Amino acid sequence: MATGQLFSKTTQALFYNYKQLPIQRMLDFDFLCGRETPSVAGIINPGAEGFQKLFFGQEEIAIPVHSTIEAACAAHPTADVFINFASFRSAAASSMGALKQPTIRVVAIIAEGVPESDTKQLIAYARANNKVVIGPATVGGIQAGAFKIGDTAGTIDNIIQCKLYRPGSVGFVSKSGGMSNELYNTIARVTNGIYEGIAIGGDVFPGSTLSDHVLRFNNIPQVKMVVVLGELGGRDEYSLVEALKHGKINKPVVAWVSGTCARLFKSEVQFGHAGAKSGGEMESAQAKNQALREAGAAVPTSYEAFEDVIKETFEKLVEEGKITPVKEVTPPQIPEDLNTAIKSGKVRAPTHIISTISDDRGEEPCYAGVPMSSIVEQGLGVGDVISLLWFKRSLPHYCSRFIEICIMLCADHGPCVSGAHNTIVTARAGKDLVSSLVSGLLTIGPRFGGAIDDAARYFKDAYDRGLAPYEFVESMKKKGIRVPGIGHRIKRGDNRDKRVELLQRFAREQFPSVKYMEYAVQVETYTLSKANNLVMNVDGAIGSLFLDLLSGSGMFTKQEIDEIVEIGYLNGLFVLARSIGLIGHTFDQKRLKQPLYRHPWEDVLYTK
Ligand code: Q5B
Repeated sequence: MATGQLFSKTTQALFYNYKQLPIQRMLDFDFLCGRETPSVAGIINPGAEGFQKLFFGQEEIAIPVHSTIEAACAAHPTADVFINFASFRSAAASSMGALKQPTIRVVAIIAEGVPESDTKQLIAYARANNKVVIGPATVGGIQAGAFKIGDTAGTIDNIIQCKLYRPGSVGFVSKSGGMSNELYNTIARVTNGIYEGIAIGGDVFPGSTLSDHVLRFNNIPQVKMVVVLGELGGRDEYSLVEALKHGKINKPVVAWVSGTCARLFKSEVQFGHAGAKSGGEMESAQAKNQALREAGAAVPTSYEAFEDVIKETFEKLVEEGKITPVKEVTPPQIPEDLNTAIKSGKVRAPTHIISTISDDRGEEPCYAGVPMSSIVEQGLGVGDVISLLWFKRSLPHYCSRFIEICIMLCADHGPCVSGAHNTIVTARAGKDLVSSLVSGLLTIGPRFGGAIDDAARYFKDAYDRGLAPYEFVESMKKKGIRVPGIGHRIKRGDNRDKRVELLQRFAREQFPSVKYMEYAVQVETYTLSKANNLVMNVDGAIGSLFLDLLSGSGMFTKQEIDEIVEIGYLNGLFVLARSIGLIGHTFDQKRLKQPLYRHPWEDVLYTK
């Protein structure tokens, strides 16, 4: 393993697999330490490319995303740490991929459960190529005030409390990531803090060992003492014992091997880590503590006394003048995320959208407060859903049934009408469903299908003002406005629109009042007396009948009816209904593999 410093204040990493939180925690740590460059140079997200927006202090930055390790290393040749957040299934392959890159020097593998045979290959490759592996099954490591791997040291509050934003004099290495948080705290309480802390991970075969890191700390001048937290199981601690015995470590080492309680169990016990199981006597915490003690490490009699021994060792170094006081700095405040601040009630922020018809935040979506399951359980239909989402209330059954009949009757009217024609031409031009649908929908307007709202407006105004039908029609003529809802290209007085008849029959049987419809019929009688094509069309029938629905159902105030007519809800019925037909025409053309449409010359009058 390489000796000396692993990281510095300019170290940059490549982060494998996009994990927003640990990356943001690294960047927050950078800001706390006053780093000038973010410690994450790039993200590798297999199959994806682009940028991810994250915060560096108050500023938003865009971190490049690469689809391969090779591309990331080529783009960021100075990033020499590879932080691998791959799952245990792919961690070994991606770690080997990273180790093979000439620019990568340190690989941290977070995943638990990496097959031991794979880890052994990684270790062998790293040793042969003078590279460092931290993990698997690790939280990572930290160089105080300089660089942090992923989630190491937990929250920003903990990092501040443990003074990890500036370097101290203690080199710390442990197996456990969780316990390293505990020890960062202890060490901050009784010494001037951590210089570097590494969690090697709890696997039986860690990529780098306790002694690897202690020997490295021994070569770092800023590290004045070393704290080691081992655990029962395995023999890793004995290589540290050997190093101590052979005088390879000349800095004070305070050590504790946890798991002394294993003897209280009658049979072999396995603690949280794969490697932490009580095996033979040599692997017991007691034996390892004794061996470390005999080799010269300061070993307390219990974990509770660990803090005191660390304190004594540190104070002795201070007395001997080997540690000079650390210059205290006040770290900058990390801006709190808006969501966190809102949750804690510290700030309030104006919303940008207001919505009153649906809510998907709970267990199930609600339409106007009615949960989806209740809609299904009650056997409600699309008319009821329209009632809830458009009118924000449950309407009586005859109303929702009327809405459904409108939808069914207007769903299609053959391939020759404006909308279907446009959709067919678009589909035949090779366009997709949405384009074909939309090109048809765009024809809906005052002449084609979109006269329902105007029909309702004019009929309501004329009826409410008490205009006789002939007065209404003649006044419209004077203004040069065609009566909306009257007239059809193919329907005539002697060939009435069946849809109009069906709607009127339903309303006469079901509606409490059909006064607006009867008024529209009188208008039609008058217009038919002028010309045979001036029949009531489907728009006129729906427009007048919806006025009856609104006013006769007792579910709407006068003000609400005026608003519905004024805003213009009713063309929505035609738009919704005809979408069904237009989608059908799109599929039809595609199914029939129809070629590009070209209008025949013969059908065009070319004139000057
Ligand atoms: N004249 C619909 O016109 C149409 C008059 C009128 C007074 C009128 C026309 C119109 C109002 C808008 C309306 C919805 C353009 C129609 C629909 C859905 C559809 C479609 C489908 C489906 C038809 C001949 C003479 C002229 C005009 C006069 C015509 N309409 N006068 N009030 N409303 N209606 N749209 O046949 O003296 O000769 O100059 O604008 O309600 O879109 O199936 O096809 O489901 O897809 O082209 O049903 O009525 O008649 O323009 O040649 O006019 O009648 O002023 O008089 P036409 P034009 P004059 S339903």
